[in-house]
Amino acid sequence: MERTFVMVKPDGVQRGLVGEIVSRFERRALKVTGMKMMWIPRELAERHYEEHRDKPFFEPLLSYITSGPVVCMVLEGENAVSVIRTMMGKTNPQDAMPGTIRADFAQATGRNLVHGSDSPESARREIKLFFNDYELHEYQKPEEDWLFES
Ligand code: IDP
Ligand code: MG
Repeated sequence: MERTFVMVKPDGVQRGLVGEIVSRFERRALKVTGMKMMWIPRELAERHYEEHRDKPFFEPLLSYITSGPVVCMVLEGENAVSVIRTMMGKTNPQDAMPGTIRADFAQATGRNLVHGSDSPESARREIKLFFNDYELHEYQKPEEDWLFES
C-alpha cells in the first residue's frame, strides 16, 4: 500500500467542496489515515512548494495557499499517488479531463482546488512536513476484503 499527501486548498474550503472532494476518495475506497484543517503559515507554504521558488507564480501561489484554511489528508491505497493525481486532473483545470475534480469544479490554474503529491518521494516528504506520527492511524475497514483479488 502507498500513502500520499492530499490537500483541499483554500478555494475548496471557501466554496464548500470539502465533502464532495473527500467523498470522491472515500467512494474509491482510498483510506483516510490522517486528516486535519489548518491555516498554513507562510514558512511551511514556502517549504511545501520549494521546487517552485524560482517560478513567476511562486508569490501568487504562496498568497493563494495561505489565504484561508485548508484541509490536509493522508490517503492510502494501491498506487495512491498516481490514482489520486488522475482523479485530480491536470494542473490547469481547462486541460483536465471531465470527471476529474479540477475539470468538474474549477476553471483556473491558480484556483485549482486540490493538491496531491506527484511521486512517492514527494509524498513521504510532504506527509512529514504536515503530519506528526501520532496524527496518522493504521486501522482495518471491513470492506477491505472486497477491494482486491486475494
Ligand atoms: P500540481 O499542483 O498539479 O502538482 P505544480 O506544477 O506542482 O502543479 O504547481 C503547483 C501549484 O502552483 C498548482 O497546483 C497551481 O495552484 C499553482 N500553479 C502552477 N502553475 C501556475 C501558473 O502558471 N499560474 C498560477 N499558478 C500556478
Ligand atoms: Mg506539484
